[in-house]
Amino acid sequence: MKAIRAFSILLGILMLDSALQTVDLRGASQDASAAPAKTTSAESVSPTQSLDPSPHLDSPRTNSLGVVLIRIPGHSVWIAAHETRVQEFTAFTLSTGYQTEPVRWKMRYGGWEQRDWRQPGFPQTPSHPVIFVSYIDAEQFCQWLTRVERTNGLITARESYRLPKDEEWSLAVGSSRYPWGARQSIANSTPAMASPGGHLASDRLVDLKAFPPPLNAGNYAGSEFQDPNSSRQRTLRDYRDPFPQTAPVGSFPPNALGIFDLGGNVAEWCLDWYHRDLLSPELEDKVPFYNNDGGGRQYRVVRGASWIDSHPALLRADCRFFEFPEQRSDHIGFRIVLTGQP
Ligand SMILES: [Ca+2]
Repeated sequence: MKAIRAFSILLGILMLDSALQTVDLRGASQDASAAPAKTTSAESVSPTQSLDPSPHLDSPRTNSLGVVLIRIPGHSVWIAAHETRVQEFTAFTLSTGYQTEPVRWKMRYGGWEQRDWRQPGFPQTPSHPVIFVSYIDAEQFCQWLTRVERTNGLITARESYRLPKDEEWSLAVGSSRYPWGARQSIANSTPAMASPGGHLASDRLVDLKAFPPPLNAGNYAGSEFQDPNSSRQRTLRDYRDPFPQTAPVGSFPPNALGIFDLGGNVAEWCLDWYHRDLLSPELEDKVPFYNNDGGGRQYRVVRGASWIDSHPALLRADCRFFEFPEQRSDHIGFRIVLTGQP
């Protein structure tokens, strides 16, 4: 299956840690059969952080869906301060009747169940990031929002919404090796060491001084991690956050630009086809599986580790994931950008 193939590539990336080679971290597959829509129950956890961006930057703008947009310095690109929420995707589907295809999802204790963005297998509130959305679903969302806001005179005909380019995502996350922002100190961090159930941080692709991540670094697979669907069990040693699955957007401190959850929570679709030229020479040399780009027109770029990720190398800010554009998964969502001249 396509998904299994793509995830096999990801597992190849994890050859940094030989123990990981036997672990199916992201086993999932799709089929095209229909599944009934169902609203999920609400989770009791509330966001702990305001979505207000840093006050010292350019004034943000807020769009018709209440999405705060932050200007990327030096560019006419405004990037969403947070990942697209269930509530925004709900507005899209109610307005258009758009339906995503359900996913046939492998269960932890055997068997398969249907999953989709409204029935992801764990609680999601309207403030959680939408998941089980493909690149194509995200693209459709952007096109709809562009049409609606142009019709209502909220943006000009020269402005449009789309997914962020890989380069734009890089500018948003900044130049540090890991995405946890400038508001966190890593002075007291200690090196991660090998331990049962914990990831090794033994490769020089990993900055040992940065692990474990500081408190509130983001929604990663810490000791709280619970995977109700699959068999992913690896956790990040000496790290714990309040969220065993996805978190409401903005639950962790923003980075220096005022952008939330670039690292952790959900991984995010980007506009670009994945090709090997996106790699830093360091990663290209050390992780040969990154070179398998399917000819450069097979996979779309996915940036940012997610709630299921714990390997330190995957938490790097410059790590690119890649997926088939039709893939839907429990750890991939998206954020939007607004581009063009007013
Ligand atoms: Ca977590």
